[in-house]
Amino acid sequence: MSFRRCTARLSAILLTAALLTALTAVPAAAAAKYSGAFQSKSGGAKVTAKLYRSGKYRLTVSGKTLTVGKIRSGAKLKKASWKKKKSQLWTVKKRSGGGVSFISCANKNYALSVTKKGLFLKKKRAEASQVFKKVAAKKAAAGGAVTNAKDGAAQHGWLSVKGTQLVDASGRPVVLHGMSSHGLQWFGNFASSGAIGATASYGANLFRAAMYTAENGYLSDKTGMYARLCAAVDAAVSRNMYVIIDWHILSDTNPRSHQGEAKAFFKKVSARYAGTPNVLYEICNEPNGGTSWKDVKTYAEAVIPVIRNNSPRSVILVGTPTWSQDVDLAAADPLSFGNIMYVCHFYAGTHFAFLREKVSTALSKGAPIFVTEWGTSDASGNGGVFTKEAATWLSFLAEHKISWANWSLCDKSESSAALKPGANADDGISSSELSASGKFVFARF
Ligand code: IDC
Repeated sequence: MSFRRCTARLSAILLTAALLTALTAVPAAAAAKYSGAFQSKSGGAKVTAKLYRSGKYRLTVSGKTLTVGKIRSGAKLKKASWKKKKSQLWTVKKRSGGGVSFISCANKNYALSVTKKGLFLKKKRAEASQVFKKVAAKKAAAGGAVTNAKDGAAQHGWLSVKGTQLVDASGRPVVLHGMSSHGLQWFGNFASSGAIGATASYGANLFRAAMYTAENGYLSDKTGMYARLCAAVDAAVSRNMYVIIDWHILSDTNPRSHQGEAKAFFKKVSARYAGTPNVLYEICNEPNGGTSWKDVKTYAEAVIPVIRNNSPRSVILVGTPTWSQDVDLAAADPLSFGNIMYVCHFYAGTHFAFLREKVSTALSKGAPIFVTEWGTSDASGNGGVFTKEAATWLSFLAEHKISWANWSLCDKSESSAALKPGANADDGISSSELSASGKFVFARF
């Protein structure tokens, strides 16, 4: 065959292939209608489709992206983080008998197959496990859908502290309620705009982005964790929520041990969010071990001016010794800055009246308090849930108009987690996906 005929034949083949793809794949303009939750006719996990670009979809299960590994019929699909790879993209093929199939962009002869046994890649065929039907979006009325907060930053604007009370831009008392993330290094997928908007539909107007410093957090991956943190903050802002940027000191006990890193981090992040009234800064989650209030004070006096230099109006939350319980020590020797609140944390199965007394003492001395983290469990994050004790705490907080965030918005198998294992919060949170703790907390936003 001559070179010219060969090229002509080749372009004919390519043209036919292109036509075939055009026939099977859904045209780009109509493609967005395939975004949403799908289930195969063989049952199994729900798969959420999101348009990536021009007819190509990303599929997720529980917030993780379905990824093709080996191209072999029956190969198990991996659930990975989203990297915009071909192996993570799918086109949609309409089935003549109704429903659709998802065809892999890694190889168009293979389709997604979901049964009760799992998620697989299979040779393309019209079998029930490869035919998907759209499932109804999660119920809107009683909460569960994805919405913006109705009582958030657009309504209240810049916050400040008047006496011991958090107030809004008009000087009216404001109380923020919402969820804290779990560690963003582990459960960053529950800090998406969908997941945060799902808490808003139950009435939350606050989200706390917990960025661990240790335990494979920020100090091990500054670029990656900064990106995750900003994604979470942006998501909360897009949902009209207030959002706490939490420098999550924990196993690393004394915030002074990373004071330089903290200053650099807060300098960068407060420059980014300088004009954003939604953001509050929590400069040290839980000082513990031998950390004294004097240590925390020294640290706060170094870090607060860095934030104030970029964002003079932002409210700053300061953790207290003994895992943020010694608010009485802070009240006895307060910081001299304005718009500061001291942090108290409690776990309903561990901390009782003695800690409420510390809060009362602090308030009586004029120290403003913010509960940036509490759990229905015991202090390990597990055990319980202790709903009776938690209810006593929440009445106390309501009486004093104290704002709070609950630990934690994730599906980890521990009692403090608000979601049942395997829940996918991206497209809303139905009441059947809430754990015992989640049911208790979401009813009280
Ligand atoms: C817990 C998590 C748990 C994790 C552990 C260590 O629930 O899954 O293994 O941290 O990283 C805190 C901390 C908070 C803890 C929580 C429960 O701020 O990070 O989360 N807790 O132990 N203070 C008191 C309790």
